[in-house]
Amino acid sequence: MVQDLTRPAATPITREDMEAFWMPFTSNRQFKSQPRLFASAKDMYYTTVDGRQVLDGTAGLWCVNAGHCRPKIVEAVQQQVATLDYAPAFQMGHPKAFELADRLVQLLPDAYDHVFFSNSGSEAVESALKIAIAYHRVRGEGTRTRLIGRDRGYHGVNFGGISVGGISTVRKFFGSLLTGVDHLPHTHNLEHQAFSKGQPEWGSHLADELERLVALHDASNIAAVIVEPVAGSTGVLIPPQGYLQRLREICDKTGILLIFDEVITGFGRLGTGFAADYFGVQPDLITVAKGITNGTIPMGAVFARKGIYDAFMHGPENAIELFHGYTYSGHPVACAAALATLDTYAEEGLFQNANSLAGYWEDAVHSLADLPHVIDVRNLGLVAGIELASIPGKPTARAFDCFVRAFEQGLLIRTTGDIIALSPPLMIEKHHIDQMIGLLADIIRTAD
Ligand code: PXG
Ligand code: PLP
Repeated sequence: MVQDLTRPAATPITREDMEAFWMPFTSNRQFKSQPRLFASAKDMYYTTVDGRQVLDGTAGLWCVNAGHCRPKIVEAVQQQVATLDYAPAFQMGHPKAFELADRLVQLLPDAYDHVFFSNSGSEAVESALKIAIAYHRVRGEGTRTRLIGRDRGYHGVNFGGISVGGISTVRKFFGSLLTGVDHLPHTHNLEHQAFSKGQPEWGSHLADELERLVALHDASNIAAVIVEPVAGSTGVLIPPQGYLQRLREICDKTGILLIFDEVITGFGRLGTGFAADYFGVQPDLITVAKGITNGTIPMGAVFARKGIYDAFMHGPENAIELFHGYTYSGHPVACAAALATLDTYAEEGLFQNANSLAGYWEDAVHSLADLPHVIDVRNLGLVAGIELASIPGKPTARAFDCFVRAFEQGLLIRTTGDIIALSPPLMIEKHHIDQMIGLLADIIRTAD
């Protein structure tokens, strides 16, 4: 008999209980021999199956921006699932999907007027890449098919996303991927940028690589360039001053669509609704997920700049304009969760809270700069990256050890390579920041 994993465990969970689940992006054998299991969560804290409180330094996986089990969201989901569990997404609808799209358009900068729904960030990325290519085709520029991503970019796990993404450990397993893809260089350089507070001064010239690719292929062959305005999952890479503006200028000049992947930066992470607001740069398409529903129910979306949707609205009225969509695009329960999430963000002023705490957060994380092994600290909004020197011959081991010990001592952090990433819920208060950075300082100080 398999034991109930949700009960506080009187006896340890056995390896056998956990075997069947092939865990995503996880060292399965390490985890199953030393499991880390949560049973519940409230506001800024998780509770483990053995009853310990763990401060959430990562908003789950960058998604629980409003904090855990917030009453309005819980209630909205409960009501929706008992009222309309599902409505077909193709040629049918339900009011909340339209209401949500409208609310999102209100929240966005003026330039955006349509929303396409998916169920994850990965699917939002696939949708955006397809919309970009199709947009050029419906306007008679069908030769624009090439896509440009960036080294150290993460755009989810589907084939389009890993093709434009720039993570070699991901790419090496999956064959030839999409053809017709190039990559810009990433912008991270410790020699020029270490311990920058906010945006580094050095590196905007790296955007000019886009000019080189245009010169090589000709703009008439290029559909879109996709970047994360702040790269999150490959270690918190902050864009150099002027870099995103430069990409926008080159795209304007060449008719290439600019896509910002805001799966992490969307919904308040930088203290504004979106990175597009924060940097004052308006891409043509924006992908989001995670914080759109506070992580409660899976959902993603693509926001389209004015004119993109309209370009498709030709031909007979009864013709389908875009041959793309998911069974669960605009799922009623996800829409209910998203509407309640937007209410919670607004009622509690959570984006403003992130903005007003960003300075305190910056000082707190930079106080770790002099600890042993720390080779960089970087920050923007309520995000921080703390880069540790690797143990020679054992990359990732030092940060992973910090991750395990942090969990044991009551703090959830995220690590990638030897970089610690922090991205707490936006409901955070100063005393949580003090607790988080205090615990982390002890953990780094005593690291191998
Ligand atoms: N784009 C970006 C920029 C992301 O950060 C995705 C797309 C994919 O979203 P989905 O919902 O399909 O996972 C992401 C996801 C981490 C971490 O620890 C980051 C992500 C996912 C899981 C872990 O940094 N980002
Ligand atoms: N595979 C099969 C056999 C299907 O019938 C469908 C949808 O009808 C899909 C995949 C796609 O599923 P989803 O729309 O949930 O992405």
